Amino acid sequence: MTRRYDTVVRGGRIATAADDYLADLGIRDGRIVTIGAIAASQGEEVIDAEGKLVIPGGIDSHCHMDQQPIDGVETADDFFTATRAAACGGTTTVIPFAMPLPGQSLADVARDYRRRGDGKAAVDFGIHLIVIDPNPQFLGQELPAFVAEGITSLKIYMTYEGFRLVDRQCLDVLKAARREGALVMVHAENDDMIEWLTEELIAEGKTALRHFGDAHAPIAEREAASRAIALSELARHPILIVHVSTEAAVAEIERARMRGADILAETCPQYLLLDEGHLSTHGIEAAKYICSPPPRAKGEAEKLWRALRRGAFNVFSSDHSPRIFASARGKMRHGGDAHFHQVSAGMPGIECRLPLLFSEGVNKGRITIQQFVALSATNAARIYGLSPRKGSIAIGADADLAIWDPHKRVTIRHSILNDATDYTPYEGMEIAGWPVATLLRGRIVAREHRFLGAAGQGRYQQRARFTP
Ligand code: DUC
Ligand code: ZN
Ligand code: ZN
Repeated sequence: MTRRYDTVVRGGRIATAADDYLADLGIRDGRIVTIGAIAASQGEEVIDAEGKLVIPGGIDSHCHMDQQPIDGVETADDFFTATRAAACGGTTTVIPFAMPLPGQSLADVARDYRRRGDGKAAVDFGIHLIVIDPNPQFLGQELPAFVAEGITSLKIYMTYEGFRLVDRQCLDVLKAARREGALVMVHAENDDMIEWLTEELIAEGKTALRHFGDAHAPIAEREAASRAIALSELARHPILIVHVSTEAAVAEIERARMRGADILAETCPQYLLLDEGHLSTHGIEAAKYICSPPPRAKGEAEKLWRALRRGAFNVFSSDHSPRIFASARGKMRHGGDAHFHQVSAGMPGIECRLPLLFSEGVNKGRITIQQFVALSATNAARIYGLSPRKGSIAIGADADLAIWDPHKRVTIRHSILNDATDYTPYEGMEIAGWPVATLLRGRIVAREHRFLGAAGQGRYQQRARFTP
């Protein structure tokens, strides 16, 4: 007997950014072709989703993997290990960054980066470009070629010597991005403020790791966010402010929206679940929690949860920046007595991103399941040019699905995770809800923390131009 579907997902509760209903899904050639009541006999394979939630596979639109070492510190994950972990956490598409070092050609780096993904990615992937040298050749000739290849987003830094752009350069990037249809993502922290504070702290002998948070003061984020918004308004092109960590920056964003500016915003698990107390952890252990911007004062996270609930954020990404803790090529680059400004900033989070948001957001009643889906997949698909193929459960869409047991209790341990680092900032945390199966274009690629797919099965995604 010929069966109508390669796979049928039966009995699940389907949740999208708009809906929540009971239905079966029929999948053929990697796509969803039927949503309704489907007999089990119609599927070559039948997945029982009774009592489970069936939601779009997550899109992690801000994560780092296989970047070049900076000052001897490596990105612990390559495309394979990062995307294996992503799949086990319910994510089916990632958009990491091609990043040149000062003096390198971004065009060369980006071509090489795409080849690496083609060989190793275990989920589908796109690429962002990090622009550190917006010269006329790049903005005039190379950027249009990249946009034509489906690389339709750029990240710029307002901090970090060698990487940061001055305001005039930001404007040049915004103008070119507007012309070509690319989205500009902004790391908004005021570099001079951070440098000045760092020097002050060192002069006072305040070099312990907890002072990282003092150097990266909230006002440095607020000022840079406000300036980035002004530059965006002047250039008449939207920006997306990444890893927003403070209510003060949210207020700048919301004020700008009130006057009609098109400003998009992202936050990440570390700003909702960690705080400055983690940076005061005993000794070098605190290095695990150093990221930029840093976890903030106690109480700030609850304000960000409220902002998330009222719609202040468009996307929720991991900012997975994996460094090995116990390695001279990772957090220990300058040894166990390193000062706060010597520890490489970044933490892993690609696998726990969605379980953390689900457990602490949906299960605790802070956000709805529709908001969860919007923040974890649907909005990123639209903003980054992946819809309608990705980010939703709809006829014709890729069958990228995460089947969740909304009550499954998990104690987070690094030993159950699949990345290539040696720690998780969420060690020991008890949460409820985890994806028990992840499907990439109709094929099961992960089950119960175990990766079942293969390196290289992820496909490069040609993304559409950004349309405000
Ligand atoms: N910014 C990021 O977006 N990720 C890692 C470190 C940083 O500064
Ligand atoms: Zn950043
Ligand atoms: Zn990042």
